[in-house]
Amino acid sequence: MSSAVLGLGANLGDALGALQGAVNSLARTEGITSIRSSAVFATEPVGGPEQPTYVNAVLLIQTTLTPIQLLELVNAVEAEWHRTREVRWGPRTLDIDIITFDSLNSSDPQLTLPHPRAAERGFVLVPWLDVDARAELQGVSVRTLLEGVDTSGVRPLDPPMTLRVHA
Ligand code: A4P
Ligand code: MG
Repeated sequence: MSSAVLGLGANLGDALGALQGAVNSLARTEGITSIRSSAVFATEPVGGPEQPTYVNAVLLIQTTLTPIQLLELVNAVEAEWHRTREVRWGPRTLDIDIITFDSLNSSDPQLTLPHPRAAERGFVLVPWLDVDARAELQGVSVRTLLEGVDTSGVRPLDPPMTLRVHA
């Protein structure tokens, strides 16, 4: 059994519905045995063209899948939401990134682990700390990483909302 951290993001169409739908799809997958979700955060876009505000959340999962199987799964879930790839860092109906997979390190462009930009992104680190107060990335606590990150564009939804995980 492995532990993985997934980052979910969406900023087009029914963005909250896409995040909840992603959790529902993952929960139906046999190789995923447990899911915990952070609260959902509204976040200002980082990089890319001018685009709508995102919603972001982080999931902690337990899985019997291999890293590549998990990547194929998250790509399939993105495809369910008609994700298209036109502009790098452009708006998207659903993006699912693998932030960490156990403590694996990989520089493979198909699956880079940990996710190369996670350590500098408030829209990943703030939800991650929310779901796991003891989270660590390569031996550094997420709380410490956040001291060096601008989190002014990241705020909880009002009223607060957490994605539902059906057992
Ligand atoms: N890939 C490599 N490593 C991984 C990994 N750890 N997890 C490959 C997932 N995929 C990984 O991804 C391109 C390729 O990366 C995939 O084929 C996969 O094999 P993609 O999802 O098609 O492209 P992308 O998401 O546009 O690119 P990228 O580089 O992952 O973008 P980022 O860095 O994730 O940025 N602002 C806010 N507020 N909230 C956001 O969620 N997201 C982005 C995307 C930019 N700005 C944002 C947000
Ligand atoms: Mg991505």
